[in-house]
Parts: sequence; C-alpha cells; structure tokens
Amino acid sequence: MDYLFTEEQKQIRKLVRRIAEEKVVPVRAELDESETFPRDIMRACADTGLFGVSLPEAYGGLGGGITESCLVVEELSRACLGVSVSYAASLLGAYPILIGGSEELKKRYLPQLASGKRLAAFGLTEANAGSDASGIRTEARRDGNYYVINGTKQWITNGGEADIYSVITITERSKGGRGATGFVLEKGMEGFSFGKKEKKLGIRASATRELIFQDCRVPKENIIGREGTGFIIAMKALDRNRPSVGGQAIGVSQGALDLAVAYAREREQFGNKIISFQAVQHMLADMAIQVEAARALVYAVTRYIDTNPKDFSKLSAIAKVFPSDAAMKVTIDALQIFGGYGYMREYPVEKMMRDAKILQIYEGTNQIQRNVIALELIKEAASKKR
Ligand code: COS
Repeated sequence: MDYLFTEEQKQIRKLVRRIAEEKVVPVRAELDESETFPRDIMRACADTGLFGVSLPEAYGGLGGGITESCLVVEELSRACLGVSVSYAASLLGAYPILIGGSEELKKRYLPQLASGKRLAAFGLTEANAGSDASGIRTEARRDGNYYVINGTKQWITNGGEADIYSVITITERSKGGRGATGFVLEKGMEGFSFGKKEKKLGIRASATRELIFQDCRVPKENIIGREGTGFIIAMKALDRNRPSVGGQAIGVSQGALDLAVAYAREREQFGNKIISFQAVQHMLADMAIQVEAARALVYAVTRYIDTNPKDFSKLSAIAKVFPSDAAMKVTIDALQIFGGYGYMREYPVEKMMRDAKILQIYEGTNQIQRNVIALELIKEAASKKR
C-alpha cells in the first residue's frame, strides 16, 4: 500500500531505500559489533539533503513536514536502527530551536543542521530525571551577558558526535518545570565536555554519552525562547518527534518481517519449506497485521501534525506506543521463525530484537505515554461534560 504519498515523498523513500541497501546493510553488523558511529552514512544523508527534509525552506530546509522525516527514518530503520536514530536525534536537537528559538538563533543554527554539515543532539535526561523530566538539576545562572551552566546530562544520543546541543536547564529551581530554560551549546565551548561512550544492549552504532558542564559560559543570545519556557519547549519538541519513534518501529519491524518471510521460504524441515506450515504462516500474518496497522497509524498522525494543529500530545503518544510495542513483538517473532539460527549473531534478526527494545523506553517510556493518553482522555471527557 502506498498511503497516497506525493511524488516527492516517494522520491525521498526511494532515495533512502537505496542508501540503506547500498551503504547501511553491508556494514550494519560491523557497526553494531564495533559500536562505531556511522559517520560516512550521516555524510551520505547530508550530501543528498535528507537532514533538511522537514525543516522550513527559510532556514535551508526542503520545507516538508514530519511525514517526510518519518519516511527517511522508516527506511533507514529497516536496515539499522542504530543508524536511523543517529539521523533522528539530530532532528530532535533542531526542534527546540525551531519551536522556541529567536529568529537570530534559527538563522544561525538551522541552516547548518538542514545541510547536515553539523549534527545536533537534545539534552534533557539526567541521572535522576528520566520520566520525571521536570526534576532536572543542571543549573544555568545569569552572569552579565552570559549564563553559567553546571550539571550533567545523561544518555544523550549523538553525545560527542554532534556539534550543536539543545540543552534544558533550570534557571529558577523553586519553580520546578516552570523554572526550566533551554540553551544552544556548541561542542568545544569551554567547560563543556563528554562522558565515556555508553555500552548498550542495542542501537550500538549510535553514540550515547553524558554531557558535562563545569562553569560553562554561554552567551545570553543562545537562550531558546525566554527563561522559564524550557520545559514546555522540550515537551513540544518531544511531541513533534515521537511519531518518528513510531517510524523507527515500523522500519525495524518491516526489516524483520522481510527477513523472516525470506528465511521461511528457504528453510526446510520435515521435508517441507517451513513457510508451508500453518503455525509459521499465522505468525507471519500476525507480524504483517502489526506492521501495517502501525504504518497506517504513524502516517495518519504525521499528516495531521503537518497541518499544524494546536495540540497533538495524545496522538503523538499513540503513534509512539503502538508501533514500538508492535516492533518488540514482531522482532521477537522474527527471531523465533529463524529458530536457533536467529539466536546467532551471524544473522541480523537478533540485532533487530536488541535494537527494538529501546523504542519502548526512549523519548518517554511507553508507561509515561499511556499516562499522557489517559490524562487527555480525562480532560476531553471533563470538557464535554461542561
Ligand atoms: N506540550 C505543551 N505543554 C506541556 C506538555 C506538552 N506536551 N506537557 C506538559 N506541558 C505543560 C503543562 O501544561 C504544564 O503547564 P502549566 O505549568 O502551565 O500548568 C507544565 O508543562 C507541566 O506539566 P505537567 O504538570 O504535566 O508536568 P509533569 O512534571 O507532571 O510531567 C510528563 C509530565 C510526565 C508528561 C513529562 O515529564 C514527560 O513527558 N516525561 C517524559 C520525558 C521524556 O520523554 N524523556 C525522554 C527524554 S528524550 S530521550
């Protein structure tokens, strides 16, 4: 099903599929094994304009919406989730600037990010502030024309590899989330360093590091929006990006399903190809149902968001939860169809299963997403009553 994509969107999908097949599939096992950041693949994405697909033309982008970036993410994820998240994390890092930045900040940073010459990252999470995002402790204190930042961000995707960081700090502790403020920081600023590269279960091609700020002085012009708006800007950035986690999920699910079908057509047991067994057919059918339902959901939601509605938190959460839960199930079942071979690292399905797990955790756990959805349901019901 082609989901009535425009010619331009189909061209994007075709281009990314080619990059994925030619540049990602041949190296994905090696990138995973050696935990190597996919710099060359990011360069190929940059050279073909893919970092700009969902950024406005006024800032050097191609003017598309999140439907376009989701297409990129889906196709890259079909080959390797570690690669696709490296791409997607740069967009997430751009969103706070796009959503809340001054015109000057947008002009300074977005064209560099749209060209892919420089990568971005988003710094919100801390050791003691994951789901409870308003509990962050990294502090920014005004000092003349500068803010002085102290604290540590944890598990930051693209940490150390990106050049531009949208970081959420606290400027007024007594106000909690209402005292949070975002800043753009650049790699190389004095007092800004990185922790060691984390060793992960999956998405091992991606880089995950701490961001460490020790009296890091940032010019006041690098503030994103105004003091006190950081939490809401972060929430809006996540709302915008969560369907892209859905896109990652449909990509990895489709990749696993394709491999499972191909394997089941080849593998013989009891004198027959295993695809002739109804038990296997039903597993494949259930996988296909999940993948297609997730895809229909994700692109319905991205199209809606691309019409610039006011509030889409609930839909965005739904477009993250369903596909990511589905991806976990689909990749586990794909491995099951491969049997003992699936458990071996020579075959790509065990990597897909390891990779898929993070989709239920990052950018807001699926439990937190269910809270968001339920709270919206309660609000909607209350407003209908009035
Ligand atoms: N868009 C706009 N505003 C939002 C918002 C959203 N999606 N979500 C919350 N807000 C606003 C609220 O309206 C509230 O505003 P007021 O102070 O004017 O009332 C303010 O932000 C605080 O909201 P709330 O009280 O709901 O905040 P909580 O501290 O209870 O946290 C959750 C809410 C749990 C939803 C939030 O902390 C969250 O999303 N956690 C997950 C974080 C995450 O995704 N981490 C991954 C990091 S990147 S890998």
